[in-house]
Amino acid sequence: MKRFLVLLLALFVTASLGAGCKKEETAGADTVVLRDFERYDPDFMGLQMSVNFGKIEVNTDERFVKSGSQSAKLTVYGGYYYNDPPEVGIPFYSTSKGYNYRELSGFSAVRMSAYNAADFDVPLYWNFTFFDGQSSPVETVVLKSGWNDVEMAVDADTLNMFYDLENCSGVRLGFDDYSVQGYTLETAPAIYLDDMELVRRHDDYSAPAVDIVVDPFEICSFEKAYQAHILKPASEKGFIPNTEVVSSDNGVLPTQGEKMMKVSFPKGSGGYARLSFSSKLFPIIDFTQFKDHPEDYKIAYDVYNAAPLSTNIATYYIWGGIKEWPNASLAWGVNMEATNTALPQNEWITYEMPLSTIYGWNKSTLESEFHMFVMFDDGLPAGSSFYLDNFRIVKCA
Ligand SMILES: [Ca+2]
Repeated sequence: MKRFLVLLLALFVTASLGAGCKKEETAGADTVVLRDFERYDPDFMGLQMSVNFGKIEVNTDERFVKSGSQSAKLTVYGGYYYNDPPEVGIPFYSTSKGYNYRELSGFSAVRMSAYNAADFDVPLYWNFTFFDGQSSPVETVVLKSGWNDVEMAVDADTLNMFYDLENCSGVRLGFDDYSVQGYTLETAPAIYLDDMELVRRHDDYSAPAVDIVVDPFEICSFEKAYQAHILKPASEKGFIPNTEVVSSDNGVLPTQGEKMMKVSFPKGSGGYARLSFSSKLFPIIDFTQFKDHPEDYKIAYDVYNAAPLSTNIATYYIWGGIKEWPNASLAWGVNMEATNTALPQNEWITYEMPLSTIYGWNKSTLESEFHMFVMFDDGLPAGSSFYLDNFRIVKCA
C-alpha cells in the first residue's frame, strides 16, 4: 500500500516553482524556508548528524548551488556502527533561533533540491520524527545523478493515526552505509542540498481527533475503517511489508467478520520487519479491568502463513509508556517481553498469551501504558504473505 506520495522529478525544470525566485517567509506565502544554507547558524549548526554520517560542509561551488550562494555538501559515508545508517535530522523547531514549524498538519510537504554528484543512483530515506520519540515509516526516493527536486509529502490523515501532528520535531534524512561498499571518506558519494522549504496547506486543516472505538474484548478486528491504518509497517533495512485489508484472498477467509489484514513482502523480509499498533489504540483498551483476575484472560490473535515455507512470528509487549521499538530505554523483562509462535504453512494458527504471565513480571504492569507489535522472521522469500485477524482479549475456558 502506498501511503505517501513521493514525487521525484529528476532533472526536471519547471517554471511553476518560480525558478530563481527566493521565497520569502511571510504570512500567506505558499512556502516557508526551512534551510537555504546561506547562514551557518542555524542552517548548518542545527543539523543533527548521526555520529557515523561522514561530513557536512558549506559549499560555495555554484555548480552545486540552486539559489543564493551556498548549499550544504553532504559526504555520505557511514561506517562507525554497521547497523546505524548515516542520518541527519533537520529540526522544525528552535527556541533560541526563533522558528517553530512543529505543527506538521499546517504543511502539505517538505521540498528540497538535491544534487547527486555521484554517477550512480543514491537512495535517500526520509521520515518525520516527533517529540514523543516516535517516527513515521521510512520512505525512499532515488536521487539520480545531477539535480533532483525532492518532495516529501505529509499524509496528515494517515500520520494522525499514530502521531501528535502538533509536535513534529523534524524530518530525518538517511542514506546507505557506503563504508561497507568499498568507499572511503574521500570517494563516498557527495549530495548537495539546497532550498529546503515547507509547503503550507491553505485549507485550514486541523488533525481530527482519532475516532478509535473497540467492541468489548476487541483489540483489532479489521472490520472498522480506521483499522486499515492502525498497524505501522517498519523495518531496519528497507524490507518494509505492505499491508492491506482484504476480505477473501487466494482462498483464505477471515476468522472473524468479513475482513482481515494481508501482510506481504515484495522484497522478502529482513531487518526486523514488523507491524506496530498505533500507540493511540491502547489507551482505549482498559487492561486494568483484568488486573484482579489476570489468570482468567489472555491476548489472542489469528495468523495464517501463506509464505512458501514454515516460519515463526514473534509478538512483543511493551509497558511503561514506551511507544515504539527500538528504544534505548527498553529493558527486557522489565518493560518488554516477547513470545514466539511457529507458523506451519497454509493454516490459521491462534496465538495466545495469558495475561497472568504478563502480570507475573510486576504487580502494576497492567496499569501502565501498553504497546504491542509483531515481528516476522528475517529471510522470508520475496512474495511471501501472511494474514492476520481478530486481535482480542479472550476469557479462558
Ligand atoms: Ca476480521
